[in-house]
Amino acid sequence: MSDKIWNESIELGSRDYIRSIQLERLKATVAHAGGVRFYRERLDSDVIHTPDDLRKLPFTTKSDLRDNYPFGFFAVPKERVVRVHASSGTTGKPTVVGYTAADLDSWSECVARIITMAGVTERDTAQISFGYGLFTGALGLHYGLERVGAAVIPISSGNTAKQLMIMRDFGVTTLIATPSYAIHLGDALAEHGMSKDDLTLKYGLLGAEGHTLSMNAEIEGKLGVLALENYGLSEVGGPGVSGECPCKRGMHINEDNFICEIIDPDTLEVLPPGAEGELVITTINKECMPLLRYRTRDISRLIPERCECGRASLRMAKVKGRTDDMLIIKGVNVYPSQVESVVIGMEHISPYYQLVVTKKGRFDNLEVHVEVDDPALLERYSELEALERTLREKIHSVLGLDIRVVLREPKSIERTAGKAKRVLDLRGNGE
Ligand code: DLL
Repeated sequence: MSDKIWNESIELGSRDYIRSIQLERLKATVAHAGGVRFYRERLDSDVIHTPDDLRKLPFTTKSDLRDNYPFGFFAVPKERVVRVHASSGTTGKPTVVGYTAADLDSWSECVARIITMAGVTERDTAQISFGYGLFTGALGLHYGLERVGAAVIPISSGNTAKQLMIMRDFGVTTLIATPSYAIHLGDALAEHGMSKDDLTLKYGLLGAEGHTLSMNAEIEGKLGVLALENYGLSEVGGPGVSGECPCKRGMHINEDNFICEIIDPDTLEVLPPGAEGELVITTINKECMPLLRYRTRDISRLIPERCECGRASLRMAKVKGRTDDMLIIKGVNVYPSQVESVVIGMEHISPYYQLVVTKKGRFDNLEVHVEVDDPALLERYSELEALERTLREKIHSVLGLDIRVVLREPKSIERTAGKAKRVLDLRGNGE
């Protein structure tokens, strides 16, 4: 059993206890959601009598939020709103989320649980390398860490040289970043005349995008940390929906704040525990913006078995990908995470990759671009060919598809301090 628990009555509470809290809060949420026109038009406020009545509620989608931009989903008067964030969406209008003072309090509690679960305490110093701003990642982790009592360094994203200098000079023990930026920081150590032994890092709390087990091992090796993952999305508040404990067997869901379901994204049918599908989240502890059955578009699975750490909470498996990121190549569903599981950790290959999609006639064509770790290799044709063949075979064994692999020179794939762009979609341009 883990000795680091932030809220014992909830985190160690029995299933019956958690279910009773969920039912009570769900009833209150549905009544409260009546303050939002979208729900008023679709809801009978006396619909919830048993937990299964959740299925009678309407779904909410990102386009519903966009249609009610900016504040149409707020259920409280403007004077009670103390914070506004917005999604990192790159196209169209952002989706907006608001918080009352009580929402900020429950948000920081959820994040504090995840941080504590990882092992971080008031003795730690945390560097937040997420971008501060409308993005929920930085301020979400910031408030949770302060609540735990850790010293927070709000460095924000970018400027790798400065990140590494501060990490070393300030005795940072905890890195808060996306997995792709964490790996970049690890690779940049040598360039800045440092090694992981110059640092005092112990924990990497990674989120805002997925990463595979092989990427996790790379990050742990390069930075000398215990790297644990956490999950969330701005629409339901930001980070703090779920996080991994050191057992690394799925992310514990803060179930007194969120009810998670898995549905078939095509039929919208609720799937049984353990089945893979689209994660749907209902917030049950939000004042400003309660969301009923929000379709996240993230593909995951719920894990009902009890975790070895002692927590009774339901867990969610690593996100396999987003329904929007799923490519259909020759009739086969392809997620970037499947390619990542092959590419990362391979000898002579750096942990940077991109799926490049083009159009060939009527069909979508996929290429996997990866970087070699040594530019000299690009001159050694027979080795290069052998490497390309091995990668191609490995990808074939995972996807069942013969995909062209392009080996590129070091540092030719774009690095980002935020979320990595794993799919380069050139289909609009034709060929
Ligand atoms: O990324 C919230 C967050 C910030 C979570 C920091 C954790 C840490 P958005 O910018 O709205 O919010 O993006 C949400 O990011 O629907 C997932 O597709 C993806 N995502 C977030 N965490 C993970 C994760 C924040 N651990 C979208 N694994 C979500 C996979 C993740 N995908």
